[in-house]
Amino acid sequence: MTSAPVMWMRGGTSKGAYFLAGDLPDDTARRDAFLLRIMGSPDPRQIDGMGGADPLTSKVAVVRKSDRAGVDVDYLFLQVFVDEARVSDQQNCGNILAGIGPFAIERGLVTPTGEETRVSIYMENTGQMAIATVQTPGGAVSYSGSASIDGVPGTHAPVPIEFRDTAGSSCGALLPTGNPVDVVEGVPCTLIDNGMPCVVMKAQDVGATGYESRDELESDAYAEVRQRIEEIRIAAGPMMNLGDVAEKSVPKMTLVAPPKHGGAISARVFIPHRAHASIGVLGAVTTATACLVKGSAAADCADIPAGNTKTLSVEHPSGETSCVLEVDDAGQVKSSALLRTARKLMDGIVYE
Ligand code: NQM
Repeated sequence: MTSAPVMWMRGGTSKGAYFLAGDLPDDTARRDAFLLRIMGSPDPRQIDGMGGADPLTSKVAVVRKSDRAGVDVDYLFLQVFVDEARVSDQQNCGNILAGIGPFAIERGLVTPTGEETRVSIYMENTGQMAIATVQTPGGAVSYSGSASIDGVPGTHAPVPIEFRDTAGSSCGALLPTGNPVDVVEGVPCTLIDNGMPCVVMKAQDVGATGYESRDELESDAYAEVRQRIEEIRIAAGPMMNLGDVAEKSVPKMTLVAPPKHGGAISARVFIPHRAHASIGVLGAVTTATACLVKGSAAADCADIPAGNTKTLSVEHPSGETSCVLEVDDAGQVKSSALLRTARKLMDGIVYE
């Protein structure tokens, strides 16, 4: 293969290549070699490819019509590493997910149903479902509108996304060790997975504040903090049923502190080595869920609203991400939802 049809899209606060599964090689090694070439990896600048020299802009979605009952499309997420020759299917991505509904309609996999079209999406990485609502006035996808999300300039058409049963997506259980807190490398951590495996710890316990900018977290002044966090990550991997995580992009390392801007919690996330410019979608859902776990590393610095439908605003370096969590009377999270936007950037052929 020397080329393939592709749509480049922004999904939420990420950006990447969207392919129909049939347009990529079936053989995984061949597929990954192609994806590395088109992104320009491995190279910290990705100068010989389309990637944006950032894990948040070096992402791929592979989409196919689903054979599953009641499901429109299957979505496989692939993280193309920037400075390593590696492609990983070991995590999901709720931001790239925001472009899946529009892409599926654009490519004719889903027929618009009116002003809005609900697209049911099976997330192959974790075997779970999401429902995205896409604006389709006049039978075509509309990307323009008045919705805004922090981390993306301007306003766009809203793409609300709902998740159900995301607990234990990759770790087998919401709390894979069964404990609200485990001491890992001397630091009290909540090992949790409500759609994204995360290690949640108090920022102050690893020498941070939880209010830093992305640049600060990536500066030389934070080299020791990053080293400490990586040691915790490597130790936490097997405890979370993730095995050896040395070469994986999970778990995400989440530093929390009390909210400063009226939200529920302040979070700074390493994904896992670069600091996130904002926060991942399922990372935010998992962090918000950690706030509701009694005795967790997040619970005593969180400000939790009352009621069974709780909107938890997770403050991050670019603003905030609001997660709407439905909890039952026992306080267990049953479903979550949040707002994203997406944008079609180009549709054409990409060459290896
Ligand atoms: O947590 C980045 C992103 C993500 C993942 C990452 C995401 C999610 O912002 O669902 O969206 O954590 O690697 O795209």
